[in-house]
Amino acid sequence: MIVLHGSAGSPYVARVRMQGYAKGLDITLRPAALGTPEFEAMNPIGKMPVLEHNGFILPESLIICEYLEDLHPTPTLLGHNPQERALARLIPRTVDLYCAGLFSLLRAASDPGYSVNVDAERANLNKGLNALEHFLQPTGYAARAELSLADCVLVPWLYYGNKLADIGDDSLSRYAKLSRYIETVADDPIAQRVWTEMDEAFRAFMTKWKADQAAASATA
Ligand SMILES: N[C@@H](CCC(=O)N[C@@H](CS)C(=O)NCC(=O)O)C(=O)O
Repeated sequence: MIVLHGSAGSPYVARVRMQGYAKGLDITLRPAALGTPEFEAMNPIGKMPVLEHNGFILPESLIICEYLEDLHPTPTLLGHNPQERALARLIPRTVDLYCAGLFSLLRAASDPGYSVNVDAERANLNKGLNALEHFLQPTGYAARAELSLADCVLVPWLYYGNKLADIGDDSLSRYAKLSRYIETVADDPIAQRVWTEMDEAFRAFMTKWKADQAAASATA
């Protein structure tokens, strides 16, 4: 049995679920009890997702994805030759290392209590997006003609990336390959499923967060 501890709204959780859908794996999602001793015992870093597979515990989403590829190599989401496999790994690494500032920018726009250097985050994100644009394939999916692990990472990131437009930031539309890619994946049923799940979870999270904020300011 494969259990994934995490929330559907997390892009790091969603990439593993998307991989599971693409490979036809049965993955049970279980809420992550972040901050509890039980969760820290599974992952001392304290972040979701954590995978549990027949007693084996594994944190870090990209390592989890690689583990699932090793367990279930067919159909491959890495690729059929070294170049495809390298690109399927390069795009996730670019997203994680250079495009994660997106989350700080979105949070800064909605949470007045969150302090971040917006200009620095924006500059870093632009650098990451330039790299992403460079590595993206001009046709087909992100790293090859078919869906790959690169899409499993990029599609959940785009759920939040598409929200940049809501805060008056047209960054994504300035990239031709990324814009073409967004149109392509919008028609993909697996991407649609992941975005729908993320949207439900995100809306529920925001409703609760706003209620908590209102309650806190009423008692202040
Ligand atoms: N490098 C980690 C990042 C995971 C991550 O940042 N997860 C967030 C949720 S989106 C989290 O658990 N945050 C809780 C916290 O930082 O306390 C991975 O790829 O799994």
